[in-house]
Amino acid sequence: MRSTTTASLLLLAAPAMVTATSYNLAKEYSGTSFFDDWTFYGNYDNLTNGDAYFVTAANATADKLAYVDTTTSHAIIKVDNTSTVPYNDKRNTVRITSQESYGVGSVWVADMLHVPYGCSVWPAFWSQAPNWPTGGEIDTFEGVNQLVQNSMTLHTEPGCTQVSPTETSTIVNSTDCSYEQNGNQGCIVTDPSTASYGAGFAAAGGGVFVTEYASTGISIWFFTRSAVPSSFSGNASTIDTSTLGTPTANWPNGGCNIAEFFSAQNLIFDITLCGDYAGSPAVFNETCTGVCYNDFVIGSPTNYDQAYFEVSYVKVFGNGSSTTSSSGAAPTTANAGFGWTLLGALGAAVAAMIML
Ligand SMILES: *[C@@H]1O[C@H](CO)[C@@H](O)[C@H](O)[C@H]1NC(C)=O
Ligand SMILES: *[C@@H]1O[C@H](CO)[C@@H](O)[C@H](O)[C@H]1NC(C)=O
Ligand SMILES: *[C@@H]1O[C@H](CO)[C@@H](O)[C@H](O)[C@H]1NC(C)=O
Ligand SMILES: *[C@@H]1O[C@H](CO)[C@@H](O)[C@H](O)[C@H]1NC(C)=O
Ligand SMILES: *[C@@H]1O[C@H](CO)[C@@H](O)[C@H](O)[C@H]1NC(C)=O
Ligand SMILES: CC(=O)N[C@H]1CO[C@H](CO)[C@@H](O)[C@@H]1O
Ligand SMILES: CC(=O)N[C@H]1CO[C@H](CO)[C@@H](O)[C@@H]1O
Repeated sequence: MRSTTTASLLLLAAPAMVTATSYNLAKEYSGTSFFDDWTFYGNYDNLTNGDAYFVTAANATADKLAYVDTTTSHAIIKVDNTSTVPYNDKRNTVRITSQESYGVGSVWVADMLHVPYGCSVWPAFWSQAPNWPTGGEIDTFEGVNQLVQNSMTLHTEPGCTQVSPTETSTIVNSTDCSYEQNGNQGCIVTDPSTASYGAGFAAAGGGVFVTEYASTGISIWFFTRSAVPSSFSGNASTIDTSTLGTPTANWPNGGCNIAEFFSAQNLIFDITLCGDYAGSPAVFNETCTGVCYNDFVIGSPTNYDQAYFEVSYVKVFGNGSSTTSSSGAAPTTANAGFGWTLLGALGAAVAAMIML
């Protein structure tokens, strides 16, 4: 009898976990506290061979490479555009990683007014699990040089592919997400809109990126400013992804076992210069002329006046939010609450094991 009760409660809870499209606000990065819970890399770019030095938090603050604009309350993350860099040196810029990681059943929403662009510039807003490629990588926003469209990409261990997506984008560059294929370009979907990157993004007033990391699949929506759903204004404490329409990019569970290839993700903003992607001769010469390092990184800083993120907020929504009541509520709510509490406890147990 007891086990039957437990089983029926689990059955009630299970569909909510698998099919939930409504998520509660769990974390907000905005305003004067925007930079509180991130780690600054504090080392040269030894990850993608960029000609960039990712400064420490102290230097980022001192040199105003990461700060909150007092007029707009927006966070600015930028490349040094005041220093003349001598030959053989790297240029200062920023890479920050969220201290919290977010597991399956999370949605992150980033509202941005401006993203970095220009020859040699390679910015991204993305996420990864700590032991890459184990646990996967989700690139919500990425561009290089003078491209005019955002590319959205997953990188995983071998075995994850994009199959039968439901997405608005008509530009699929590659469908194998394995880091071992195609020089680790991942499974790329390009946003057809020229308001999704570069000067076009800024001219349109930026927009909002929504990334859903669900057991049913991974989806990314991009809404240019004029198309941002009204439900996003007014600081809503929930988000329902079933109201957002067809995503711009989608990788369903069918071609990629989300539970197998993805684990809790840390969010990252970074801007590097040249390096493996922006500086690769074929890519660089698509939209720029000259030599990436010699003609842009060193010398005059004016090339980097557009090399900044302006972020209104990043909000993370999730199932594990403490806003769900688990006692004293109506029966249906109590059942749902039990499910969330159970999942939260499991998450805590897993986290505890990892810490040991
Ligand atoms: C990059 O440098 C940091 C700091 O020295 C070090 O901890 C890390 O292991 C290096 N990573 C790689 C891939 O070399
Ligand atoms: C940080 O600033 C100090 C003082 O100006 C300087 O000596 C140091 O080289 C800087 N480090 C980085 C990583 O930029
Ligand atoms: C994706 O394909 C489009 C259309 O062919 C192309 O313009 C773009 O450069 C490609 N992007 C990447 C990252 O390969
Ligand atoms: C939005 O609401 C949260 C609490 O739900 C609060 O912490 C945050 O400061 C609010 N943000 C704005 C921009 O009002
Ligand atoms: C550097 O870039 C900022 C935008 O981030 C801009 O306001 C400023 O005028 C640029 N130039 C200098 C010399 O700071
Ligand atoms: C990355 C880079 O700078 N690639 C090449 C682009 O083309 C010029 C010649 O026009 C080469 O010198 C660069 O090496
Ligand atoms: C944002 C958030 O708290 N999401 C959580 C949903 O539940 C799973 C499982 O407990 C967590 O891993 C997520 O972090």
